[in-house]
Amino acid sequence: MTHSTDLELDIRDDIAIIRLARATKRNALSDALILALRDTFQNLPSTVRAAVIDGAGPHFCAGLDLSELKERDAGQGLRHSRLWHAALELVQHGPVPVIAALHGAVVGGGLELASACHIRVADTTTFYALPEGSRGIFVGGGGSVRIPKLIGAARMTDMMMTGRVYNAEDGERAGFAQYLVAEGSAFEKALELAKRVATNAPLTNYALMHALPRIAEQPADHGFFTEALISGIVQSAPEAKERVREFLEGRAGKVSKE
Ligand code: 1HE
Repeated sequence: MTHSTDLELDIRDDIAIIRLARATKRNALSDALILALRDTFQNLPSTVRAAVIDGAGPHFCAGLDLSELKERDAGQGLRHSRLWHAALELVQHGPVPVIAALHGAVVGGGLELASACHIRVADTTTFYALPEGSRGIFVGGGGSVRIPKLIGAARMTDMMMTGRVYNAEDGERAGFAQYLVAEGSAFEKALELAKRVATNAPLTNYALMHALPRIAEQPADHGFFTEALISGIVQSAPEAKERVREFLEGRAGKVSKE
């Protein structure tokens, strides 16, 4: 079921391309759009191995649709935030790795959405901000959990307290994006990466999405043990054995600098 025509899903072979398609409102995330994101990730066909998210028009996403904020009371605000958490949880811990193609504004809830993705590719027009600070509100889409993991709590505090905006170059250095590319080429690069990610053994991608972030949160002793468990599971798959055999028999690519 889809709740919004403002979200487009295009399946190309084993890649899902998910596009925020509300350019006239700078892809502001209405409740309908958040529900559509949740349902889209929940219902991706099992043939999909990786996804790309991008935004139509000059900006990736202007964040929460402020026209819907209106007169929510505390209980409605709580439930609204939990709805975002449920949707973005499905982006982060859903069926497949997700690569965000960023350009223009990546602000407020748009940055929260980007931070739930596994890889971020930004073009040189990208800028990052958390205008919640100056709008008298707070992040509610998981930003206070995920954004400090990318850039640290001190930078996030500064952004929200002072309204600081990071441009694409400073944003990459700070840790928002793993790739910085020429204007207009973020989608192309994200698609190229998604195709590469889709060739990994599914269990390796599963471990990267589900085990790595949890291990990183565990005390070292627990982390080492969880790592041993997941490592044993991943390497026991027939596909892992086949891939190692291919290398040993000279049939697989070497690691190279290019
Ligand atoms: C919107 C929104 C929106 C644009 N909700 N309608 N986010 C913000 O505080 C960011 C607010 N937006 C902006 O600062 C700017 O719009 C942009 C920098 C993103 C883009 O600027 P620009 O000049 O390209 O576009 P614009 O003329 O400002 O906006 C075009 C239209 O989109 C205009 O509507 P129109 O009917 O006058 O054409 C804008 O009102 C509309 N629009 N952004 C609603 N966000 C889970 S909690 C998350 C909390 C948050 O995300 S708070 C941060 C919200």
